[in-house]
Amino acid sequence: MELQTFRNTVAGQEVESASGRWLASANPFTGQDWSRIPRCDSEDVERAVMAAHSAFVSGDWPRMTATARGKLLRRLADLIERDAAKLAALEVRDNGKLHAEMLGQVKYLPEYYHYFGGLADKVEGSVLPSDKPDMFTYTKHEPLGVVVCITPWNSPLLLLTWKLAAALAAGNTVVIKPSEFTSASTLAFAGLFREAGFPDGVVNTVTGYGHEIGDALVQHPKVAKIAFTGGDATGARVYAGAAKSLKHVALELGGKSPNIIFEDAVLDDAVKGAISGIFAASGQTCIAGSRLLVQRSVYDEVTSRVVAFASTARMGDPMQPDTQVGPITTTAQREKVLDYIRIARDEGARCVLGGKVPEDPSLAEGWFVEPTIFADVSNDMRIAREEVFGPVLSIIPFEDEADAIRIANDTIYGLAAGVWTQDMRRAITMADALQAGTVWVNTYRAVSFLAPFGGYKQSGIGRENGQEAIHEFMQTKCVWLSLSRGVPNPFVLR
Ligand code: TXE
Repeated sequence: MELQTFRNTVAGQEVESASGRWLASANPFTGQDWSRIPRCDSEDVERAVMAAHSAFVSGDWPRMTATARGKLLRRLADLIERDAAKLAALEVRDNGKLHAEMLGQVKYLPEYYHYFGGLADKVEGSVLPSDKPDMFTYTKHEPLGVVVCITPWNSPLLLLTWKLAAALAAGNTVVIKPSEFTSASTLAFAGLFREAGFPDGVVNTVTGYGHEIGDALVQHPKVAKIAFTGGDATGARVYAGAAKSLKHVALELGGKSPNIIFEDAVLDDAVKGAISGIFAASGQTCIAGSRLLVQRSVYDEVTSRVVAFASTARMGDPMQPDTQVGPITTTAQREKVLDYIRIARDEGARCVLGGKVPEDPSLAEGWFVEPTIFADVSNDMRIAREEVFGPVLSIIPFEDEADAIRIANDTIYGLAAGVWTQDMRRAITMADALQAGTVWVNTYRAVSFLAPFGGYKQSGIGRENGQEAIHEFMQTKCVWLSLSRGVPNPFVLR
């Protein structure tokens, strides 16, 4: 089969890698390569960063008003809406996630560009009160410069948008480095910026292996900020690399999120919440509710209901509307998931569903793992402490609120948490006590352009979405004007 070719966008032009090398990308459902992307090296990084740098310091972009930037973002939103079906299909082919999920995500993207487009000209400085009567002092908020957005394979355009919409609204220019496994949708998307009317060089892309070009990007002297979503080991490496030149860093890393069911919950809803927390997207989401904490009095009932529900989940072709569980995105990730299943068994967790590759011959070419549930998990087992990033649920019993809080917070992570209860006092007490950037009550896996998202503890640094996100891509300048003639004693601080 001839591979579909995707190229990078640099300074408004479609470009191949300087070396002329390519990288094939596979379809996780068929196991076959279907496309190729440029395999870049440090020369390509230099070209992309310098294009972004020139666009930041000269040309139309730095002269454009925030209102004009906002209009461009809104025009981009319309183009995404037009191309949503095409972009979503590219994502499914690359990452194997359900078409229904990817189409929903891509159709939702315009909201982010409308929101941040609207916000662009509402970032106000202030005139400060002064304790020095002969001074007039004001603040203004300015962009940082070149922002590098590094994105993972699970939701390529959504997680990019969480960075890009705010970064552009703030007036920065950008270099995007998508995951080597799922670059196609990002490269197709980058082609829309010219059509929307963005000046060349404002948005650039560079593709290839993280270990080949990551350090060059992260340590480039002309880069002001790295906005990263990915695994914790890579996140720590990015943080250390950026520290060498004290760059701004935002990290959105993994989680081991507790989804907590109390005995007074509406159990039908809670069971569905448990399923959506871990088996949607085959568990490949940073907010996966991979630890299901269930109050002892309803533990057996909830466990058997979750198992019964999950056992009916249909695995299959992610493009088909009746498929509920798709393949794992990469073979390496599937091996990692299967390793954790072995580890859980060795640690004494009781496998009550799945635990292997499906036997159905129609799934044999795809990288599937059965929805898997372990019961009687204790929170000190590795299966409860480390991020699996796959369809593997650990069910952990607890006694009361205090016990639930202790277990939920006993983790290095703090990205999200779910609470299922009908008691409002309990809901608010739990929301206060849980160390997580997002707490859902009687729901799970809800996100919005309006709602700040990010991690406590080792789940990350910084917030995406909501009004505060634009400030993550800006710096404050304070301007002092003297209203008096004459300079007092020049040897004394004023
Ligand atoms: O992610 P990486 P991987 C977790 C999940 C998974 C694990 C590893 O547990 O099993 O991470 O996945 C780029 N400098 N998550 O290896 O390496 C890379 O090219 C700069 C959680 O695929 O973190 C890609 O673009 N960049 C997560 C991006 O980093 C580098 C989503 C993420 O890849 C680099 C995905 C380097 N040295 C995986 N090395 C979430 N939080 O949602 C790689 N990259």
